[in-house]
Amino acid sequence: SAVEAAKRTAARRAVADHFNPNSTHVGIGSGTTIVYVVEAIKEKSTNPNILFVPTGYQSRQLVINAGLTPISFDTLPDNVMLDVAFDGADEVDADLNCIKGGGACLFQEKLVAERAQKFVCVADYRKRQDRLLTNWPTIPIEVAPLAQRKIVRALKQLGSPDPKLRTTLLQKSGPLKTDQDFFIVDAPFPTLLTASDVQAGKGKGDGSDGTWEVNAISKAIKSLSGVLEVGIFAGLNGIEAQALETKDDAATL
Ligand code: DER
Repeated sequence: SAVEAAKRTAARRAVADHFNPNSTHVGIGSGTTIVYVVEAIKEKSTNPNILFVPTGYQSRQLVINAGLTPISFDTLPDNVMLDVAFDGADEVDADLNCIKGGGACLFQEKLVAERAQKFVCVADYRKRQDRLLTNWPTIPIEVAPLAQRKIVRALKQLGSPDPKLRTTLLQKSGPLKTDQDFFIVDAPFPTLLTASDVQAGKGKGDGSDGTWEVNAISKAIKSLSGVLEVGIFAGLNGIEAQALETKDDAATL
């Protein structure tokens, strides 16, 4: 399909541009696009000394099944930064802010992304929007089960019309549990403003007029007790995006 071709093209371009075979530590994200990233890394390097930091059980299995060497985040030596971390996203805006968490792996994804000297977001053309929450409607939030209902109430106070506990009817009835054994709440909000939107007077961006700016809503949600992590990746160090703009991009590469 055009989407799979675009994922693969974005992944191969990301690895060609940002994976150095002499790296010592590389972060590997979660989802379906990252599968093509690992495939391209395998083709480019067989250096057995590179250690790959996964972002959850799926990511860890992907690394192991590819014959790569995993190292868990909590065993990284204190002074080690990852050379690069590759990961997907659910949406990417004009400032390369990302919505992440569609795969419910956002907690470990953010730990790994922040530990990398460079974060490379690999995203097909569906993900690329001017503003976050244009195509992807909700902010994924990882919460302690005990605090889930009070956090839903607090999110409504922040202006989310209908925050929902994520359940999985297919694999298991009842709420989804993350790799940390927490719940995911998906909170819809109006399209998030960028910093330049606020400077241009498009809205206050602090919730007082119903508009939220990316960093402001992220901070407001993160400050709610019981929230472990918020699926907004904003202002990461050295973020690069191999985000394809259109289907044509995939076709021409
Ligand atoms: O959960 C996440 O943030 C993942 O990176 C994910 O949403 C991206 O998934 P995809 O590559 O399957 O679209």
